Amino acid sequence: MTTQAQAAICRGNSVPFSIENVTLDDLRPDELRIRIVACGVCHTDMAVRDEQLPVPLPVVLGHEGAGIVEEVGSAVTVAKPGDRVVMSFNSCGHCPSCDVHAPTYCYNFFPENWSGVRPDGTPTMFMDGKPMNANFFGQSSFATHAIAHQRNVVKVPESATALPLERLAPIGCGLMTGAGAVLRAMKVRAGMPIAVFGTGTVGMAAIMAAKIAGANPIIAVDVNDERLTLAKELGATHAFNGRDDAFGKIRELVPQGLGYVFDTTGINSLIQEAWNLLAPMGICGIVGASDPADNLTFNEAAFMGGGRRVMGILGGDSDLVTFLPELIEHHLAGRFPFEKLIGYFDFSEINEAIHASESGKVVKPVLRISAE
Ligand code: CXF
Ligand code: ZN
Repeated sequence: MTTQAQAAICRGNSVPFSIENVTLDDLRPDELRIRIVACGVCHTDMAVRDEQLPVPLPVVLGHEGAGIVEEVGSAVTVAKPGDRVVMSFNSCGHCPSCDVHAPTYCYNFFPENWSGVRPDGTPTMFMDGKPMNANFFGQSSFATHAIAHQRNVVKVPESATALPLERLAPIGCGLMTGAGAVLRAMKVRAGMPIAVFGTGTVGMAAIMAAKIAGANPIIAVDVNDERLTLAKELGATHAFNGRDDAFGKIRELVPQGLGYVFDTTGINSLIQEAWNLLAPMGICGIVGASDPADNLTFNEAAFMGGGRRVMGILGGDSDLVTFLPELIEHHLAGRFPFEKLIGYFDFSEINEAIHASESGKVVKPVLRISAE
């Protein structure tokens, strides 16, 4: 049976998002229909709106959804009706990356997440009887209801029953990206120095994770002093303004060099300069969105001679089934206090929430879509 819902339609950057009536398709055996309680807003949603990513418009965005399962297809094993779930990106489950539990590098990432339809080309959503692009990151959660796939749904553990879903919604994107980069990809070692460039959601999550890993010092770099103050609350031992000789200050603080450079800015010149701060065996982890035309240049002798590494990292190398519950446990124990990043908005204030993110006023806006 199809389902009536309301969804925020994105028609590009010259038109505000508008909430309109849509219809969701019947479920396939491996899909779930979820009543959305809350959904985080991420810069990737805006990148699609601005046509910087190859997602067809108009489209229903939103990829940090959390909600309650209403119905499941016959083959679904991950959750049942009534369960509380969080959602993240989708993956195919049968490519060389999925085979080794590295789904962020799924060979079928585009058709699974960005094509606007299911990988088999069928729409999950209709408007006025015509297909509407949706299935964004296997969900499209800027809506009252979403169809998700069982590979991108994670049941909230019983230990987190007391945590509201509106708190957990953003865990499946920027938070896992920053934390996973530190804990899973770079495997930051206790006692080693790290510098994190950019203190948005990803950078802040990396700082909290660096504290969990026991890194020292943990240096935050940004041009926004308010963000730097928050970074210190979350675990940074030092915070330097990028407009105020941050590189010189890092050199002075850590003359032997950094064990880890973590870049969330995607700024080419910054990454190259930061790379020069690496100690032998240092790792430069890169997650920032960059200009597609940019190339990086490094000194080859220093690269090889010091065993230095440059690591592109997507989604924090996250394996959702294991890593999201792990992050929730860190949160419950007070080690991953990401609630300090969140600002809440009603669903009807979606355009205000986006503005708050873009102006830098709120690190992580979360839309409240229905009561839990
Ligand atoms: C994604 C990219 C793919 C893995 C999860 C995170 N970024 C979304 O904004
Ligand atoms: Zn995102």
